[in-house]
Amino acid sequence: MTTWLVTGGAGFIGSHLCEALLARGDAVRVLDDLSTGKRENLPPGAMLIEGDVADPATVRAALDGVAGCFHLAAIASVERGVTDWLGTHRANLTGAITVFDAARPTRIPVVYASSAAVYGDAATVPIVEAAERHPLSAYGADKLGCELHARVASHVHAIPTVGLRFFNVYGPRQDPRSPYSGVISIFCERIRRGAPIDIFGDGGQTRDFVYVADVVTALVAAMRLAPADAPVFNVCTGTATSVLDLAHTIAELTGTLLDARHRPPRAGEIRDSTGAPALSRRILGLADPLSLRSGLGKVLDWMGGAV
Ligand code: NAD
Ligand code: UD2
Repeated sequence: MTTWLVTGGAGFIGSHLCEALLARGDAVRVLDDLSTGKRENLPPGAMLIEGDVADPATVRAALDGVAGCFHLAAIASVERGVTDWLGTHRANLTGAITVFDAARPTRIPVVYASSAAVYGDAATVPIVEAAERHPLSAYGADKLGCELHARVASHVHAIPTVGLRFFNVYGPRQDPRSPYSGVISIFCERIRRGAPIDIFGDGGQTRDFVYVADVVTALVAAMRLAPADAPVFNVCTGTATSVLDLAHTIAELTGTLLDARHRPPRAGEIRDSTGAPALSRRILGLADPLSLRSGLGKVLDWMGGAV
């Protein structure tokens, strides 16, 4: 039986990936420190090693006998990188280097989560993979660092790596109660019960919201590549949605009146972030992504519908 290591497997995206791997009959080992992840996110059959992805001995033991590693463990928040620069750096970049280093003896493939945050404020949208990378946040800088070290892993140590630059991922199990959670989970949870939402800045900033199942499909497809040249791909839809439009769509879907308060823009906020999906669709063989309205419906269903 093929066994995979999923770091961050008790988190939002990781738990959906574990489910998909187990559903096709593979075995799954998870390395997670449960800092934002939850034991109850893990599907039955996933084996949890509770530990730190930046600890070399823990990671070496976790990698023993696996066919490949999906490296998703990170402090997945631009905001947290502002308040805890060094702490997020340790999880987000040292963690990735620890995984690459531990993969050296066996040269198992590593598919890892990068982010649209590596681009910073891109001059042209939709953003192609070859665009300049000028991250505006510690989070984005560390994700770019992951990509650079993945090149070292591939070119110097012959470890196959694929980086996936996720844009704004959403779906069931994204925790709406965390202040660091994605905007869709926060807005859905509040708007459905008529609570006010905060809009940072004028709400005209745009994002490319990609449904979690489409991200899982991309992760699994990337593991099949086993390339030698450390490629990176956008994982996105190509559709821009403003934060204000998002809020109105959720209000419409839930039949509630929108109560929005404007707040000052966030530090390091990117104005427009929409990815060009052509390369990943071609190389990873991805189908059309789920529409935002359908995905929002699934999130609202998971939350229990409008109240
Ligand atoms: P998440 O917080 O739900 O999952 C991250 C997991 O990593 C959690 O289970 C957490 O407990 C674990 N973790 C954190 N630090 C750790 C450490 N030091 N050792 C071991 N485990 C640790 O977030 P997510 O949204 O599922 O993100 C998964 C990955 O995708 C992250 O690398 C994130 O940066 C990346 N990403 C997410 C998005 C998004 O929109 N959600 C977009 C771009 C990239
Ligand atoms: C960044 C990355 C994304 C991912 C994520 C991890 C970019 C473009 N995207 O997402 O790829 O790595 O970090 O966390 O770098 N907002 C509000 N009100 C709220 C919450 C959010 O207005 O209550 C706005 C926020 O200011 C931003 C948008 O909604 O403009 C999306 O915010 P987010 O925190 O969901 O994600 P973002 O874009 O920082």
